[in-house]
Amino acid sequence: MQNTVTPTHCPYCALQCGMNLTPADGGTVEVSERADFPVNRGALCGKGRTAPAVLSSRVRLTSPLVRSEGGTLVPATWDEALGRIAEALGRTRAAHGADAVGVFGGGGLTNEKAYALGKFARVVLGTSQIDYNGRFCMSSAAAAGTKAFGLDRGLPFPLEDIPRTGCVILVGSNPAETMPPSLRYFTELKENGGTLIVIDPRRTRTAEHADLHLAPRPGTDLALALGLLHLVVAEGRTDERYIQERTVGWEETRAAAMAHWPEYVERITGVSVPQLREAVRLFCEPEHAMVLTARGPEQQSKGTDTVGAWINLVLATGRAGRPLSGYGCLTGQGNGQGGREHGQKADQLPGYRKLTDPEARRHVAEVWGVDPDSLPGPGRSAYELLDALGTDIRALLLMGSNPVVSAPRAAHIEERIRSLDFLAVCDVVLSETAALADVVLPVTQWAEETGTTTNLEGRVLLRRRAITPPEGVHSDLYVLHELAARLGVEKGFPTDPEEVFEELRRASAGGPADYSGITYRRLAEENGVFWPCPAVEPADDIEGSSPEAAVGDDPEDASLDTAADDPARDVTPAAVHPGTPRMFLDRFATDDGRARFVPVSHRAVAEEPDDEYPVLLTTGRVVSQYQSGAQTRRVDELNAAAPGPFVELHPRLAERLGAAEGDPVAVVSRRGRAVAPARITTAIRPDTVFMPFHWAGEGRANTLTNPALDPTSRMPEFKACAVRLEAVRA
Ligand SMILES: Nc1nc2c(c(=O)[nH]1)N[C@H]1C(S)=C(S)[C@@H](COP(=O)(O)OP(=O)(O)OC[C@H]3O[C@@H](n4cnc5c(=O)[nH]c(N)nc54)[C@H](O)[C@@H]3O)O[C@H]1N2
Ligand SMILES: Nc1nc2c(c(=O)[nH]1)N[C@H]1C(S)=C(S)[C@@H](COP(=O)(O)OP(=O)(O)OC[C@H]3O[C@@H](n4cnc5c(=O)[nH]c(N)nc54)[C@H](O)[C@@H]3O)O[C@H]1N2
Ligand code: SF4
Ligand SMILES: [Mo]
Repeated sequence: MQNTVTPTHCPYCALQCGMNLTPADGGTVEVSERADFPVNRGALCGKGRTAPAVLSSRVRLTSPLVRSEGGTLVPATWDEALGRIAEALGRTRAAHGADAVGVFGGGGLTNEKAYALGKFARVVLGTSQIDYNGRFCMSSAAAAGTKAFGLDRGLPFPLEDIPRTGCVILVGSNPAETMPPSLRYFTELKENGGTLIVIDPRRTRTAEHADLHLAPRPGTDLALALGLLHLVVAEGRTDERYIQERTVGWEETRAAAMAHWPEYVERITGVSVPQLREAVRLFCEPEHAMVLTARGPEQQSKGTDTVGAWINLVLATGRAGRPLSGYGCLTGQGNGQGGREHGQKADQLPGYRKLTDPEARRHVAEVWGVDPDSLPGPGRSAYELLDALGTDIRALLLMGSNPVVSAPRAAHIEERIRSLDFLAVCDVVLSETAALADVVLPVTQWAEETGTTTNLEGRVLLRRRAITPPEGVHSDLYVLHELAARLGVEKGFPTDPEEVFEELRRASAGGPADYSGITYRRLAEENGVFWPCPAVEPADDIEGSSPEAAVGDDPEDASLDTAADDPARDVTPAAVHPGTPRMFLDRFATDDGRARFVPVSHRAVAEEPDDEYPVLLTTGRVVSQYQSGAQTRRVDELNAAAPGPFVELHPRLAERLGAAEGDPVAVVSRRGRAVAPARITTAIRPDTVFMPFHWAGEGRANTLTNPALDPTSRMPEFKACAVRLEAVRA
């Protein structure tokens, strides 16, 4: 393997940029351009470029740690650490029942890990109490997409369609900072004569590229979408034929929109009527148009309805399920898409199946070799699970998240985590959450292990191992294998990722997110495959396929075989499903093939400003830090570019406060108080302040955020809570 170039993908965000890795000194790798991967065509952001720094033993964990009698974390052998975890989980289950053991996963985990973690919870622990950080990410869009289209895949079309459409509305999305190489698609759109509308309370780097920037008050996107739909109807811009042929439920939705007069919407959102009219004109005039949402409208206590309102606009204008048009959600984490499909979500089984569906339970139980009745039912959502720690849930196994920094109302959640009887964390670094654990297991990372991720386009990708992991470190799959064995389940948790993927294929077969036609070999050859990609029918059913294509002895297994070394077991090209880059072109995934309008009405944010807390806080990201910062805060170059938290505020607010640029400002909400330097800019609304959430300690934004949950998606309201500002005397 030494000195060979390994084509692979970035460890961080959902763009999953292609990169080449070459082994380098000190157990790390060198990153170089990989031009053959179409999504980023060689371009990388600073995070991807510097990712090898986290491989260094200077910053990462290389030995298991266990809590000593004296209360500190001390190095231990794997055998001791695993033994302690198995003993604690087993003891908790025996004393308090299976649901007293919780599992928390992450959207950064590969498909194989997410699948194995969900199976581990249901089969080994028998607990219903599993959820993951993706709940905090795109769950509202997923819920709305499923309601409207019968199936949710973040983008139902590849990014390459964006430059060829006529108009894109980007709602609460800042790709210039959150997915820099993707900005090219939007600038090409403009070069091709298309227009870009950005909706964000801040004039972001992305908004600077927009033909029209609308800056609504945080938490009012639902009203904004209704106002636009009102104008679409009033101006006769609906596509009546499309509505007739491809949708149901229009009348009720139309009536709801008609109640939202533009002047009323202007009062709620702060976006003027002429701006609303201009947006409608730009969106409706071209033949093709798209609406893309990200966390801005989704991370609200009405995120599902908000996304639903934007989908209604897309449907009323005849844009969904048509070439170069449609609605899409830009997912966030490296495996934000795949991580939501294979069973680490509270209500879910692999293949995007529902845990409450008897047929799904039967199918998956058969693959797992267990009795369907032994599978627990749905558990709690992420915030509710974290909130129950130390009460109903006594022990937690955590893999791929750092909730001490990233969960809403974080001081309370930190206190809940501290009150657990037992916490085990698998991580590559000693995150703020890992530092509270009773046992920490050091796991391998991206360049050291193979696995698949599914990027924001629904493209399943192969991330390849490029170097040997350091001694003392094992994979998450190894952890689950060993824990299962210690808890009495000897089989069913292989450590080889391809073996796990082969089982995932079978478990997902026939489900909404069907991966059964995807193999590691195909992924290696094809630069990714878009799901759904069902396995082909037994070959003799397929016209033109040769008899040799009927693989193996068991026709059930035939198409699932990847035995890559045996050419006789090849599937002929005619028998290979090409995957599905573009969805819904013929029909939506509902029973009757039609999309559903969902009637929605405006409602206020859960916590409106008042005399005591007169300002709205919204939160988000900066380009040089990633999420809770657990990884990127360990990279010098990134810290130099983004050294710490800040409070972005308008000069008018700063003046009232008497704060100058860089002065410490206290932001106080009903949940707590955070302090960070002022960053004064006219790019933000005067009634709103913004904080990035990448840091722990005094500047932790999530000390302030409101865990008010969306009733459907159970998404917390990260994007709007009431605060007051206080000057801090130095
Ligand atoms: N550099 C970097 N890149 C990342 C990440 C990271 O942490 N750092 N994380 C990855 C992940 S997991 C995700 S989910 C994505 C997130 O990607 P984005 O959704 O692009 O990121 P955010 O900064 O959370 O939010 C986007 C914008 O929403 C705006 N906003 C705030 N409140 C509202 C509102 O009420 N309405 C509207 N319309 N807009 C609002 C914010 O001002 C912000 O500019 O990024 C991914 N990429
Ligand atoms: N205020 C506010 N809060 C937010 C958001 C916001 O916009 N505003 N956004 C929310 C969103 S969209 C998200 S996605 C969450 C993300 O927040 P977190 O869930 O905290 O995400 P990360 O910081 O990526 O944490 C991942 C952890 O897992 C580790 N890790 C990475 N890869 C692996 C692996 O393969 N295996 C194991 N075992 N560990 C691994 C990392 O080192 C890190 O400690 O934050 C949410 N919180
Ligand atoms: S945009 Fe995302 S995937 Fe691409 S290099 Fe940056 S962090 Fe990695
Ligand atoms: Mo996310």
